[in-house]
Amino acid sequence: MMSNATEVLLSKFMTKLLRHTPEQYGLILDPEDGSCTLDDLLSVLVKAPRWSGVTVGEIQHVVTSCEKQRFEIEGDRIKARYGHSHTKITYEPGTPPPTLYHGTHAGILSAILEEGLQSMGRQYVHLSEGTHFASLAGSRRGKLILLTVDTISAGQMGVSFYFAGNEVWLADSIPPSCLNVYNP
Ligand code: HQG
Repeated sequence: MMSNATEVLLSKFMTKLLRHTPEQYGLILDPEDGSCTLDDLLSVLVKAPRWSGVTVGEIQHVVTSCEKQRFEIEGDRIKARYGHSHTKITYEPGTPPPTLYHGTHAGILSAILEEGLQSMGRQYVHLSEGTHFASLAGSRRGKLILLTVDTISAGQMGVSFYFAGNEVWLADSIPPSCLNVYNP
């Protein structure tokens, strides 16, 4: 059984492989959904000295125990559900609830209210149906600010929304007029 700290380290490495720099490790992800087989992931992981003894069971445990449900296993394949910075993953457009949330921090609030939400270093802007996921995201870098996104206005302005599973929605960008600071 892995310790929590080891699990976090493995999760971080899996994030790197499945979201950011797979090619650096010789891992080939499906260009459509960003998935690979568990076997392929395992064979890349075990080449790193730190993870030479890792098992599929331990990978599965990282996937199921993650509060944010970062990864998804379907059959013999695994993928990161969101967060990618490498080649653009395709999602089906969908209709989100009228309000979604984005968590950010106080230092960049004025820039966001002026320019809207941009995807910055990732492929998409990350939004959520509830405040919990957004709060986890926004409290990573400073004083948490929660924004509401009016998805109906955004839709009327041509924004498409994509469901990434487990309450997470993605969009290319959100115009400033669709944003409000959330004060519960
Ligand atoms: C901000 C993590 C200036 C945006 C998290 C955010 C999430 C702007 C930062 C997931 C801006 C980008 C995604 C603008 C947006 N001017 N700053 N116009 N528009 N920003 O990490 O949403 O643990 O790429 O507010 O918890 O923070 O990795 O996006 O602060 O769930 O699974 O630019 O990744 O999940 O930062 O995080 P990020 P995010 P994991």
